[in-house]
Amino acid sequence: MAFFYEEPSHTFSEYLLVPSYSSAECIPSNVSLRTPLCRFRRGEEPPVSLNVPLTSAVMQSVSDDRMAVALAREGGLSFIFCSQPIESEAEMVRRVKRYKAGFVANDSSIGPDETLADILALKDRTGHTTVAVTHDGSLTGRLLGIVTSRDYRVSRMDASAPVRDFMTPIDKIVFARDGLTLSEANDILWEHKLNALPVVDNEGNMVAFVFRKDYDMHKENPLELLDAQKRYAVGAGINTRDYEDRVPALVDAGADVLCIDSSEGFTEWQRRTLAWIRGRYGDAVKVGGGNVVDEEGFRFLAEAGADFVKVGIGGGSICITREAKGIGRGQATAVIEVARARDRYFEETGVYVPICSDGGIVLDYHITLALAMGADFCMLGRYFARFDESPTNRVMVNGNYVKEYWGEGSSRARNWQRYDSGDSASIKLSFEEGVDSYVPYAGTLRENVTETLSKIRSTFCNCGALSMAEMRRKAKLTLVSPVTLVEGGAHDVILKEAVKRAK
Ligand code: RVP
Repeated sequence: MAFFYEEPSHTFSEYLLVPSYSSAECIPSNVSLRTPLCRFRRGEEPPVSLNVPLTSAVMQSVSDDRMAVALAREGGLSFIFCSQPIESEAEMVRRVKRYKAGFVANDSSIGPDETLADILALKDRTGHTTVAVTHDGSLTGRLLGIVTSRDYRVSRMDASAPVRDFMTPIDKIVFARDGLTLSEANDILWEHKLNALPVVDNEGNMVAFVFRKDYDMHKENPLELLDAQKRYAVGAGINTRDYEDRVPALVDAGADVLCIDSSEGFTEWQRRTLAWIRGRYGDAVKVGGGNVVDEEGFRFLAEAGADFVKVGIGGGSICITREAKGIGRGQATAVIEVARARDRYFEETGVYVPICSDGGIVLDYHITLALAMGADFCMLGRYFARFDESPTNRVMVNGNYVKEYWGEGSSRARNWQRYDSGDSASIKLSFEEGVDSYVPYAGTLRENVTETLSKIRSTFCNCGALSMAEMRRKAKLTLVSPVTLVEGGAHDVILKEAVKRAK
């Protein structure tokens, strides 16, 4: 006889938090959302933590190097998608590691024998008013001077005038040697009243510019997530097929944490992948597993050596696994059960294995609920896909800007390794588990994450909690009836927005 769960499974929208006493210290600026990312022993510090409990999904339409930089700057972590050749995934990791906030790689150079007309054409093309003049006109050539709009008067000069005649030559400009910090560069900009500072290597070759206008934006963020060498932290996805090649390439590239990207993680394939990594690297390489939705799945991965365990099957916004295969579980119920399993495992073994609630976050408060229910952090796809920093196109649909967003199980992504059933004949699956879609465009990551985090901190205060652990201890959660849900939105009023739209 099959096993039947006594209770139906629930999702986030069916729960609310009931406030507790808030003391005078309970103000949002006192709330810390720092949380462990990887396993640790009782009494020890977690080896890797997040400063905010957000990670971006291992998906082509979400997590590339640009997203990774933007999210690490806010204190979270991206997992670069693995449905791409090993070398291009490793190159994305390297790009994150090479990235230096505020140092803009030179992207418009010109040669000394080119003309004013060429400068004007370049300005039209790039929008840049500051151009590096290099000996061969290349982006990384030897710096001979710079041209800004103050160096020429279009109405008084011949368009064929050579650049060398009106550029400001190298002996009259202030430049810096590569290796200085952003704050040192900023001091030079202020001391010499410059708008742009060229940075060159030891041979005098052009490397980057630092612009005065950018400094404020790139000033260090107190929450940014950095590695020991002060580079942005980045995660990367792997699969259960090519790990013997992919893992070494990603480790060499500098990935801080790996994650086995799979729709269902309670499998021999994940156990073998984890065993191979432990055999080769011991604990030096951090790797999460998943996804699971119950205690048995959690224990399996914790015992197999996963550094964290991802929770969630079928709840992703682009996911049709439940429709296609009939497997899955309400996300809230899955998180609650796995969080209890994690706590029991910790009591028994003294080893804490963090869990990640993956998929199904629709409203910001769903993140807070997931954390209150016991998730150490969340993974989000749709949420991040809406931002400027996601890798997909922004297009206009019915008068509104939207961004493309597709599932890893869609035929667009062709990530069949994610749905690996171990059968080499089925590596090209014949049915899809994800869709190709649009999501409303929402602007920059920074603006949105700032607002989301302030809502989360504010709710923590309503519950009398100043840390993740305190939130979990103090949270009081209630299931709500469908009627109560209606009461939760604006109701029984005529929204002015709706009237305006109808006109
Ligand atoms: P969401 O945030 O609701 O958009 O969900 C993102 C999650 O959905 C991913 O982290 C992943 O677990 C899952 N996913 C990705 N692709 C697919 C699919 O094609 N079915 N599902």
